[in-house]
Amino acid sequence: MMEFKTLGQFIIEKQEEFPFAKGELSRLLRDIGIAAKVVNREVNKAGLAEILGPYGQFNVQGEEQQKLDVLADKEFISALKRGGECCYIASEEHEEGLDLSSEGKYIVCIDPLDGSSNIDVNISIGTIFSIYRRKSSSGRVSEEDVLQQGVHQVAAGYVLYGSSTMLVYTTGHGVNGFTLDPSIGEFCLSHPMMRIPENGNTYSINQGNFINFPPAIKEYVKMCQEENLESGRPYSLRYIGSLVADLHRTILKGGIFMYPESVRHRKGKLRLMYECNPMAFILEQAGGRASTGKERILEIQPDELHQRTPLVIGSSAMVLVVEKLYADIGKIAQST
Ligand code: AHM
Ligand code: MG
Repeated sequence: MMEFKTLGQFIIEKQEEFPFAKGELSRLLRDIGIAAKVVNREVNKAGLAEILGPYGQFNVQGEEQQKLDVLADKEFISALKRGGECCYIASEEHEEGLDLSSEGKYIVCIDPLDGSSNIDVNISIGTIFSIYRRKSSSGRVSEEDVLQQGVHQVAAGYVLYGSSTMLVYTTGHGVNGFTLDPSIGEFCLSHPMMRIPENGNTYSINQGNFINFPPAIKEYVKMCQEENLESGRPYSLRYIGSLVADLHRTILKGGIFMYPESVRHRKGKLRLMYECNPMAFILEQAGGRASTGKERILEIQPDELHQRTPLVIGSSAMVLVVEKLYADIGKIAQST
C-alpha cells in the first residue's frame, strides 16, 4: 500500500520553516483543515440536507447569502475561536471584522465559501484564507494590524470542494496540495511543491463583459483568439466562475485568469483581502505572477476590509503580456 503523509504530519514536520515558530501557526492551519473537512461533509450532502437555496438574508456586498455560505462561515469562525491562536477574523460574510479579544497573534481573512452562484448547481466551490501576524503586541487589534499589504502574509491557502476535495497552502516556502481521502478522513499530501508552467494556452475571463472591458484587456482577449501557430494561439477559453476552481486549473495546467475593472465593476469585482491577496501569494510561490495589470497585487496598501481590485493572474509570461498592454496603452493615452 502506498504511504501518504497527512496534512497534520506535514505541518508538524515543516514547523521550523514558519517565522516565529512556536507551534501557533501550525495549530491555526490544523484548525482550518478540520473546519474544511466539516464544510466538505456539508457540501457533499447539500442536495439531500435542505441546505441548498437562499438563506433569505443579504451579505455586506448586497448579495443574497446561501445556506451553505452561512454554514461554512459559522464552521470556520468557531474552529478559529476554539483554537485560540487567532485574535481577529475578517470574513466576506461580515461587514465588520470579528475581534476575538484573545491572546492570539494571528489575523485571518477568509472567504468561507466562494463561488456561491455555483452552489446550487453542483459545480466546484471553494474556501480562501489569508493569515497575517498582528503588528501590535497586545490590546485591541488596530487598523494597522488588519490592513496589511499582501506581502506580509505568513500563510495563505484554499480548499477546493470539487470532484475530489483539496487543501492547498503556502507559508512562503513553496506551495503544497493535499487531497482528502474520504475513507480515512484525512488530507494527504498529493501535490508536493506545485509549480505553475511559465506559459499556457488557456485564458479565463467572463467574456460576457467584453463590451465594458478596458482597452488593454479587449486587446489581449482579441489576441488570445487570433491564429498564431508559433505561440499556440488561438488559446482555449475556460471559465467556471468559481475563483478557486479556475485558479487551481491555472496552477496545474498554466494559463491566465482575469477579472479586470470595467464599466460595471469600476474597481473589479474580486475582494483584495480574502480573494486576491491569498491567491496572489500562492501563485507567486508557485512561480506565477499576479497584478492588477498595472501593479503587483501583494503591494497594494488596503484601506478597507472589503475593498475590490482588478486581478490578472497566472503563468508569468502571459501576465507580463497583459501588463505590457496596459503600459503601452497608458503611454499612448498620455501622449494624446
Ligand atoms: P462570490 O464571492 O460572490 O462567490 O463571487 C466571487 C466569484 C468568484 O469565485 C469568481 O471568480 C467570480 O465571482 C465570478 O464572477 P462572474 O459571475 O461575474 O463572472
Ligand atoms: Mg467570494
